[in-house]
Amino acid sequence: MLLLLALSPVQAARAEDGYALWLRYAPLKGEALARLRTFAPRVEAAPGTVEGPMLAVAEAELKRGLASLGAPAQTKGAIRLDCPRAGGGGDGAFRIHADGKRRLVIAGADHRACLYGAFALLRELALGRDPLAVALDEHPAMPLRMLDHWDNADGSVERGYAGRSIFDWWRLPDHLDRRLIDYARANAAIGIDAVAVNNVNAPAIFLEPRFIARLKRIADAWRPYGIRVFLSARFSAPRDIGGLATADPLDPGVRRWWKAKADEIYAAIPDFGGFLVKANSEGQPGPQDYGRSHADGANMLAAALGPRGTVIWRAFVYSADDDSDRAKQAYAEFVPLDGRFADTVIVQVKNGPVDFQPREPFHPMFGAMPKTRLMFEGQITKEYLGFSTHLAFLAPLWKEALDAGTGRGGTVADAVRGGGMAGVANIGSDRNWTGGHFDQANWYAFGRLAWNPGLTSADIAREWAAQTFGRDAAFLKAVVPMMLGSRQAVVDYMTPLGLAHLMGTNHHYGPAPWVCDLPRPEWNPCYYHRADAGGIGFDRTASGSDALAQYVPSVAAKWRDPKTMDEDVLLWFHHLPWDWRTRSGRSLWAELVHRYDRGVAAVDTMAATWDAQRAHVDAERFADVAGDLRVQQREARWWRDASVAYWQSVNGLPLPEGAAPPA
Ligand code: GCW
Repeated sequence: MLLLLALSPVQAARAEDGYALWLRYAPLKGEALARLRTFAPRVEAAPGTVEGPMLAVAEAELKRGLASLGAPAQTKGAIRLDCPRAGGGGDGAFRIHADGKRRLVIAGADHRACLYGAFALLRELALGRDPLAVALDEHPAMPLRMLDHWDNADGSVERGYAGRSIFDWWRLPDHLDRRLIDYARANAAIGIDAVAVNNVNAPAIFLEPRFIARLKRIADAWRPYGIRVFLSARFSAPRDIGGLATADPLDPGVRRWWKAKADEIYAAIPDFGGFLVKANSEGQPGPQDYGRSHADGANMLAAALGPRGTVIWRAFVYSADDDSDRAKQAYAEFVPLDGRFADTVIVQVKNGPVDFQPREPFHPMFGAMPKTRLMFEGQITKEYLGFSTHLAFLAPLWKEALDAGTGRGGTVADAVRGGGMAGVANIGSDRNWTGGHFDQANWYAFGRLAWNPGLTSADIAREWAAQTFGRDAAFLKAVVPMMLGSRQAVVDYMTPLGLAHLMGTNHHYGPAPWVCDLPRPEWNPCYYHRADAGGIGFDRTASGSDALAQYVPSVAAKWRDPKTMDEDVLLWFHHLPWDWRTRSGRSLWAELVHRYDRGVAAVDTMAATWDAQRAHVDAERFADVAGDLRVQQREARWWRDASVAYWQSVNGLPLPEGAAPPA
């Protein structure tokens, strides 16, 4: 008896451990339930429909979701799937409309359309919408909506904060974990259609036959969910595992090796997506090792894949022998190559010019390579934003970049419409997939934005919170604004006013602005803040590194004058004296401290907001989030107090009047 009592809390935790993600389909109540009961649909294929595994998934998901939402067993109405062509070769555009009083139709060119339409309809229903009033006409904004896993062969995950990798390479291909199916379901529900399964810091082992067999098992399992697999490929593989003396991309033997490797992969996986490559960055091999360009390297791989697949070539080049401003490297290396990449090459550009900081201006490469397909790379895993412990909803971060006008006739989102968006996954084998429950929202938001970058952060937060936690209006009214302000809170207590990269070197968790003695200049936080007795900030104007000149004049003009510019990126572009007058009327020093305090206060408010939601959330997830928020409250103070104390040691200034005393 005692033993049973002791076990029961653990068992209870299983019910609400967050495993179901946004596919909970919690039973509807009240009017929404009554409407679903009146509609009482069965799921049917339009007459003459060709069967296929993807359509079967659409049907099964609809049935499962409807039952879970509370649809009755006896049927009066119908949801008709009208997607004539089998397979998922189309882009997945779908329409949903009522056809008469009792029938709802999901229509599109092929089974992929019905797959996405089914999940879209379930989302609408889960939000409590009247089924017969659902009218959608959607198509994806870009072809590749991708997750990049930085998962290693040994099961560890680079920058992963949610447990071990979900890929169990030891048991594959014989055993396929059920989790990989739920993963595919969750992705299909938000339109993700491509996954790179291994870290961009890639060993060549993933290209060996034994790994290709394992990858095939995964590809077969994910195909009905519309997901194509990609591999991160090590550029030196012909030498590492091919027995060749060189990996020079212009060497005929090397080219033959890659072609044969591609053929071998396609024989196993006919719809293999292609290669993702990190070359000549942070010590990874690449074409420059042989005096060749990024275009030479990428085009060689593109020739090996042919029209069957895509080469995604990363622009994150961080070289050990370039001592200019690190923010300038990618643009400097890639923009001169515009027009030299093959059509099946996509260059993948991080949202900002340095490295996934809590805030950066958008990357100047967006819009600057009109003859090259570009992809947007965001980091879903929160390497620089408090790992999976601090709550930070990242849709506003990505939207800031996506919505930015490049000054070259469109936004950043427009610049990647021919390529896509890739998010560095935050997924691991934790019961709730992502470590923090609210980190699920970042996975969700990334997929939704890749499908439609025009969605607002507020819409995405509302959808996610309603599906994941509950539809109660009072809950959403409190939690959605909490999510929307959370990333700015992190910016404020970590890197206010455009500061960046002040985290501890290597691990990137916690403050270390004082570190200045590491051998490479840009390994040191002091390289980024440049604080001294006279002032603080990185001069990227013409008097400094002139990184500003990588933006078109109309954009650069917005950031040139520290008096009129958006102060959120002030110290990214300017080095200013501590007594500089900011727009608030406060001195730069007082404004900086004000923002640290504001960040700490915002986290306190978040914790109080969450505390008031006890009645709306299951006890387990409520307690998990509350616990993480306590950590965040403590660590926001750590960030503020350590940073302010360090700045004081440099500028000798007292705490501004009204500043909160250290915790
Ligand atoms: O953000 C940095 C990370 C590295 C990562 C690199 C990259 C995969 O600190 O861990 O390596 O970026 O994007 O290649």
